[in-house]
Amino acid sequence: MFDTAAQAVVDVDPGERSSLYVCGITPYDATHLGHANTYVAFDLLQRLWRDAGSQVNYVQNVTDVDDPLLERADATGVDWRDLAREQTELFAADMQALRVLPPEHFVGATEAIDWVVEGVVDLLHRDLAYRVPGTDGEPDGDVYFDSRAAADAVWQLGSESHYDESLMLTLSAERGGDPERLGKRDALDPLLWRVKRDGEPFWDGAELGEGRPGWHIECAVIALKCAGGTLTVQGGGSDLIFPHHEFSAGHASALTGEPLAEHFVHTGMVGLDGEKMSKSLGNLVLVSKLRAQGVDPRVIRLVLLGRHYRSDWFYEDALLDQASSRLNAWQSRLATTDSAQAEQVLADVRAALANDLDAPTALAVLDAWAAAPAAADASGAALVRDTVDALLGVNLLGVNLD
Ligand code: 5CA
Ligand code: ZN
Repeated sequence: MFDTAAQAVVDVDPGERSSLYVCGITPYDATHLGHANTYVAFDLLQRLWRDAGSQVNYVQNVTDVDDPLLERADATGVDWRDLAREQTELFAADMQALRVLPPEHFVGATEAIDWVVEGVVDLLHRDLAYRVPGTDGEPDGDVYFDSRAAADAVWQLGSESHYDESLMLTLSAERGGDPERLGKRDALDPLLWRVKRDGEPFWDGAELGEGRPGWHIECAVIALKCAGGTLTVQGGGSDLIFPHHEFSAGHASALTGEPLAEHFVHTGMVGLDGEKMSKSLGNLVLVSKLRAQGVDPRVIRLVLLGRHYRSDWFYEDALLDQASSRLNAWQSRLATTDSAQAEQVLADVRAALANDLDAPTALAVLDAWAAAPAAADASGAALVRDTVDALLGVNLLGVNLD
């Protein structure tokens, strides 16, 4: 797979036991096709690892307290906890409909506060974090990560993203950082603990004082606690390369002396009408809306599998019709498939996925099989059905083969 930190396609060996951490949703709006694309991509990875006999420990967080969630709750007059709960439930239902295998550990930021506090206190005691005095009406005591002090052989600023400083500054400002905040040792240093403000939720932070966690430390501690060691893969969309994954990796290695992950894998961005699909822009195609319109979730999944996970692409409705024809062609071909054809399909689909999760090639293998001359018997039908089901997560219903 392409590893962002290595900047190359590298061998990823899951071994007998592997661990996968994929950054979860911030639950203030429903799952859109961009989210779904990211989770379906890592679902393929989990399926491939399982097929190879690896026991996969899949961990995912839910950022169930954060600025955008609190702002949306305020703007719509709902309790932020209710908003987070409703949207997390809808997300789980969407993922189930898309046949994304659920994580082993699915952990909310609000469930991980003790782990965050323990980690931030440790970093403070080792001078890898510092308190910022209040200025511009902000209270005293927000805790920041000292990126320079934490740099060592395992992690330095840029070792995951390889971005230059000016790009880092731009992205930090766009993606939840605060490079303009006065009193920081380095403009890029990220927040670890935000002390209590009026009207904001807060938790007991022991010696940190009451407050709430920063974003990157949340994923770092959930990954460390639930995986128990270096992850095989840390994943998410390419919008998380910097600052989120850079600093999650920095926090984790500062806490343990070990790398957060062996590999960092990022999915491309799905867009609509010329822009990245995002909750803040509002240009969304929601999985739940498509389902409510009667679109078969298998068709949605096939649309997503039709693009390589690393490419950026734009959604359009015509893709649904193409995926639907594909599904029909596969289904009607099952009954005239012999075992030699089926063995070949299995081998070719496995090979495509093993090559940097090349789902479009896997779909082309099946298209070619569906277009090939019919066999005299159906001895291979069950194997093709199981291949498509287990490796691609698409259940070719409607044909009883048992
Ligand atoms: N809660 C954080 C991660 S800790 C977060 O980024 N939440 S999110 O709801 O904004 O995104 C959830 C996942 O979907 C992330 O992995 C993100 O990278 C991915 N994602 C968001 N928008 C898109 C998009 N347009 N295309 C592809 N993936 C996307
Ligand atoms: Zn994350």
